[in-house]
Amino acid sequence: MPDSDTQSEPAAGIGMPLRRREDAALLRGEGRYVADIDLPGALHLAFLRSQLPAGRIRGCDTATAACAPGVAAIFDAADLGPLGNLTVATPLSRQTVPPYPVLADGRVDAVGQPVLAVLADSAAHAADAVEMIDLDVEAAAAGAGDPLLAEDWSAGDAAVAFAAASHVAHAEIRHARLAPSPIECRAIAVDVGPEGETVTVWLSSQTPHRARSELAAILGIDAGRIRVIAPDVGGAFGMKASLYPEEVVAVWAALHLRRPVRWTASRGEDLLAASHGRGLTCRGRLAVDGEGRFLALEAEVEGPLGHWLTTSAPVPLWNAGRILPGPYRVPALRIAVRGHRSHTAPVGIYRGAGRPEAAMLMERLVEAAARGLGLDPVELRRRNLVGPQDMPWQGATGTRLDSGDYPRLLAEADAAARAAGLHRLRARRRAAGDLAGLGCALFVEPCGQGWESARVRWTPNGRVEAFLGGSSQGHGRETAAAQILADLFGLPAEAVEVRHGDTATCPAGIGALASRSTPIGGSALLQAGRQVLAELDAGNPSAPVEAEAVYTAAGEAWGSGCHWALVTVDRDTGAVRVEQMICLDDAGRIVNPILVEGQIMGGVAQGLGEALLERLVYDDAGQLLTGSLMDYALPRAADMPQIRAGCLQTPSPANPLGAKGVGEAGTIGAPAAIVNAVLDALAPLGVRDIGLPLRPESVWRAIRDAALA
Ligand code: SMO
Repeated sequence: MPDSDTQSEPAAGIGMPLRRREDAALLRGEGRYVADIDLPGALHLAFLRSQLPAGRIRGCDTATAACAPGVAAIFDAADLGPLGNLTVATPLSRQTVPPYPVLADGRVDAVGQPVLAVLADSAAHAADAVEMIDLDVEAAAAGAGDPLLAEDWSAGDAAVAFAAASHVAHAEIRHARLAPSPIECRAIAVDVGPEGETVTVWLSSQTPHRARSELAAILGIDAGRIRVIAPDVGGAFGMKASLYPEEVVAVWAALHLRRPVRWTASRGEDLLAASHGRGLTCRGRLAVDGEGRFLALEAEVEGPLGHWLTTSAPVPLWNAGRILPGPYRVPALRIAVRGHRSHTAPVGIYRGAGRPEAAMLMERLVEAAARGLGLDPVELRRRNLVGPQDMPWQGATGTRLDSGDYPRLLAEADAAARAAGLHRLRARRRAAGDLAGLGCALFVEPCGQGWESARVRWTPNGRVEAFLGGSSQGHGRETAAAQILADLFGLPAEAVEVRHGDTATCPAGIGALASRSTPIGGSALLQAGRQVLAELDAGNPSAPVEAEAVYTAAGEAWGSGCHWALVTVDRDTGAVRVEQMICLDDAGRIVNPILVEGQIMGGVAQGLGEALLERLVYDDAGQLLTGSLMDYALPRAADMPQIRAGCLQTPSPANPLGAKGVGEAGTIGAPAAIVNAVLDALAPLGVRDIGLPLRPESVWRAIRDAALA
């Protein structure tokens, strides 16, 4: 695998393969998650949830439950009184935001929606009491979902281009709904100050500062009364970037009762009522001329959003639309995105958040066009790439690709795939009569916009403390932050202490999402560190020196990647086996190659699940059929292929670190590469399309239908 580096020799610290300092404690079971927070005398919350996707609440009888053992209180929407709405991000030009239902008020709009909150002295007592409540709901027709979000982009004359095209490729991709599935489910623990004036909220969150300001706004109280702490977080993947109704109820109840309150979601509650990912339908047409040059792209992206919008709900639609056409030059395009309300759990960001959908559509279209033209798909890609000399590249959807060398990325990934013998292996498998295929996906990965902050404190004993505005969801922030400062101060990494995830002690931040922690948060840290260093250079201080910096990114840093997958398909069962993957990623300047490799591997695991296994299913009556991990298939270790991960490093000019995000790379490249590989394997049988995920049954049916056709 080539590991090329356009940088000069990296300084000590940045670029070194340090082992994660977080791991020893986590592996020994010494992690401290929300459920580990000791809160003597805490009341446990449980929720009575709607069993219908739509209906009018006629009444409810809580008399038996109220007298059940250990029950302290039962609350409904009327008890909570009027509450504020959640803030929803507004990247799209047309947005309608429905009310934020903390507890259902008069009507229910989805199965799993919280209707009543029960507080008891133990989780078991609370759950038992929920079972004793008689809720009377008159079922209503769920109806077609109102349009909520829309955006259109256009450039050039697509109609003329399609009329002039030598070939037009088509693709329609229905992404399954996915459950982000962090190991740790949602969890909250709330302690109340002596006079009931203040609350300390331990929250499994990737956005603790935002949770604090949202809690204040929704509850109508001063943010100064709230401290949010994100302790160890056992994964989040976008699912913990928004504040949930259950969490608002927990804080409200603690303030109201002046008692500590806690709630830990079960896996079933997360599958039912935490935000889902993907679920979009993407249709596209790509017009190509006789020389294989892309002329025009038309795309429609639409999807259900659930019965309320999470903070980042518009982001997947926005990304899926605006990132098209990825790393390619396409002179004319017409793109429309539409999102509608649905009687389901909310659909929000999940690792990749629209990036995987954009890559899947574009890379399927490219492969289909190559097949239609009889061209090698790598060659077709090569002819249409934005080149390094074109950077920064202004896209027609408002994107600005800041840097990257896509032709080199494609060429080196192709060389790596050949060096690993993937083409030879495919030929050998095919000669033996097996169905084998090879697929490629080339993609771009914008990492967050906006700002992050950090505070750095140097002490004369030679130690440095860093306070990050961003938090960690278990992805190695402490190690990366220590390296950035060790590099700057010329200290061993052990001399740097890193703190994060506490709104009382850490400066403000947006959070650990959108592949932004290193490029933006790392740059804020670098700036704060440089300020401290400048003061140290100016004098000979005998007292601690401290500086705080807010860094606002000049623009988005765009990572990119090229992933290859070699698959075999069992023709009798339809089972797909991913044998090998090659992942070459340009993450800009790399702080720690072990963290980068870990991000790619974890992302590929989730991408493989997306391509082959995972789907949340609602039946026609609005009931979730996949309510447990017995029905929702997560990938297991044995499903994983051999992965070779390598890196290009074209530094980003968008931030002082030169870093780009890589946290989502695996989920962006792997699904498209795997699907392209399976379609390559089945092309000789005449199979052109298979619905996602590529479960054995779907693949088997596609093979049979092609044989019958
Ligand atoms: S899907 Mo990510 O946590 O922005």
